Amino acid sequence: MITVGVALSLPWLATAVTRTLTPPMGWNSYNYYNCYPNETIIKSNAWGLVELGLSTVGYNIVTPDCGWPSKNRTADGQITWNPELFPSGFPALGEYIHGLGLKFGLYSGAGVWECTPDNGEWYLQASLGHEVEDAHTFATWGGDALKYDNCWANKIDTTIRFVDYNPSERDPSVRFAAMSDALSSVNRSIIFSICQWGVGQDLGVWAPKYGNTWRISNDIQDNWKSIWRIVNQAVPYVKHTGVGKYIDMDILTVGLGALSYEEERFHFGMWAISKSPLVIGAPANSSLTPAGSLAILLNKDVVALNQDRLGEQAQLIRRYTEEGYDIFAGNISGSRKVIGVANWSNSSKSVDIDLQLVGVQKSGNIQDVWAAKSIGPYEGALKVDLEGHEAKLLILPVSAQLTYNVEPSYYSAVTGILQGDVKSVNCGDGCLPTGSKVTNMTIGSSVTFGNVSGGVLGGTKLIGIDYINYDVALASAWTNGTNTRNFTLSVNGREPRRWSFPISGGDWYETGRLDVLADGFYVGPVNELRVEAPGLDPGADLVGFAVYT
Ligand SMILES: *[C@@H]1O[C@H](CO)[C@@H](O)[C@H](O)[C@H]1NC(C)=O
Ligand SMILES: *[C@@H]1O[C@H](CO)[C@@H](O)[C@H](O)[C@H]1NC(C)=O
Ligand SMILES: *[C@@H]1O[C@H](CO)[C@@H](O)[C@H](O)[C@H]1NC(C)=O
Ligand SMILES: *[C@@H]1O[C@H](CO)[C@@H](O)[C@H](O)[C@H]1NC(C)=O
Ligand SMILES: *[C@@H]1O[C@H](CO)[C@@H](O)[C@H](O)[C@H]1NC(C)=O
Ligand SMILES: *[C@@H]1O[C@H](CO)[C@@H](O)[C@H](O)[C@H]1NC(C)=O
Ligand SMILES: CC(=O)N[C@H]1CO[C@H](CO)[C@@H](O)[C@@H]1O
Repeated sequence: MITVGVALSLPWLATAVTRTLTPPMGWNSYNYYNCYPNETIIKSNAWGLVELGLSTVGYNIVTPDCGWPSKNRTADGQITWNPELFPSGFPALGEYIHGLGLKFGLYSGAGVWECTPDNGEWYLQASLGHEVEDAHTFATWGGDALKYDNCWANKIDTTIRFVDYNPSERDPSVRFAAMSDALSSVNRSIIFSICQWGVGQDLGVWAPKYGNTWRISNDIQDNWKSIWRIVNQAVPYVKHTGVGKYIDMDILTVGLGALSYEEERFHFGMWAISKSPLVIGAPANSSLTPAGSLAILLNKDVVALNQDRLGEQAQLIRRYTEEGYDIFAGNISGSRKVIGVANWSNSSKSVDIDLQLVGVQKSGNIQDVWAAKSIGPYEGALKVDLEGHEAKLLILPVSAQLTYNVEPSYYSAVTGILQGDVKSVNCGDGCLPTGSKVTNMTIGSSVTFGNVSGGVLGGTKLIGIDYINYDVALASAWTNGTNTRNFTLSVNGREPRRWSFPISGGDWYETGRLDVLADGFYVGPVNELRVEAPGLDPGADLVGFAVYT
């Protein structure tokens, strides 16, 4: 991890807060110890990072999460630790961590109290309204990083709530900017991690200006469906991330016991290529965390993908909803691309990937990263065998890049024939390219387009579907939130095929695009395309679609 101070003069920086050029890495107490860290726990895990070789791979920020402070500030108003849990105090803890060659991460929040359980009595200090003095305190304790949470965001009144997704108190960007400014003005480099859970407007626009990383989702849980929920929520941020500004997909669950090793590799690999911080949540202790999980965390080739200097978040290139797999791709240094082939389904399958889909005409020896072997050079199509819940990571040295210069034919959603409850509405700049969309695609609704072009060849076409799905799973994330909406597409009366659309962006009116392949086109402008609610939840809103002929 390379840390830079204030010198970077990139236009998107609003404050001079410290940046890491590549995603931060470390260990955090929350996923295993919840809000019950203490001195013994933090020291033994810091020691474990070194002992197990994890620090050598790059995991170097040690953070006691919620639960560390005293209920009350000191007489002169300073935030302070709970002396029963941390008898030696935080400055001494910082010295211990620094003595191991590691960095000391702190935790607070842009609210009145910390995110500690809402049991009516356990209210611990956070930093809203105390940003300047707390930033100073954290610096004098030797803090190197700050994770800044979002609980109890309203001022103390009758409406204050533990988790308030829409606090009336102050715009989150203002609350987080206040701490970013305060950290920029102290005489110490402190990496700022925004933890605002991905709610509200335009997170991807304001967060990179103030923080090094920003959480995009509700908490991860130790289960498989959390991986699907969070990966879907990560998709639209591609346009907002880059060197020094990364999405935070939350602390890893690798080693916590719920996922199989195959699923742990999937989870770790997707976090790595999405350029999320890699923060271990399992104990850095080989009696508590299985050797198989530690080996996953220690995989240097996967960590290298995360720490690649281009800082490019891999993007969703194609989704095959009915078959249950996705193709992700991103550029990495050295004229290479990383491809993630993610099998969401729990059965093994063999898929053919047309490398032209990821802009590759020709590649040198392809590396299968988890298998640590070369699978030879390829041109054209690549056959990939996947186990259930496997995400294969492939590195391609690109020897010939493909450029599309096909002008698509574009169809605005509101020009279709609407049937059922579906309605057309204007939605302005946020749903360009058309400024309008069709919404309320409940069961029995459909939109039909006639005279769609099939070009001179017909057959299979690439269709870029512009949609809106701001169905962020927050409260529902704990039960069955998926962060997707569906609809089906059928060509010339053929069997409809279902597509699941990830979250589209930072607010209701930010368009997303999903590229899909559809078969059954005739030659010329004679095709009928029909979009229908799949009969599950309401479908995504349709803005329009491009057909590449
Ligand atoms: C690792 O965990 C075991 C089992 O809980 C414990 O006995 C041991 O003290 C821990 N090691 C360290 C270094 O804390
Ligand atoms: C500590 O703060 C609580 C409110 O959080 C208050 O009720 C209590 O009186 C304070 N205790 C001291 C010693 O100031
Ligand atoms: C920290 O928690 C562990 C596990 O609950 C306990 O064994 C230890 O005594 C505690 N240490 C302190 C300083 O509270
Ligand atoms: C800033 O910190 C450095 C060492 O960390 C110290 O030498 C310097 O005097 C400090 N500057 C101010 C203005 O406090
Ligand atoms: C890689 O870089 C090229 C050229 O800048 C760009 O067109 C492409 O979208 C990038 N991403 C992927 C996944 O190829
Ligand atoms: C996936 O399949 C394996 C092997 O059949 C099974 O043990 C596991 O429970 C399945 N996982 C899920 C989430 O269904
Ligand atoms: C076809 C298939 O198995 N689809 C599954 C893909 O993965 C998601 C998330 O795990 C499931 O919800 C689908 O059923």
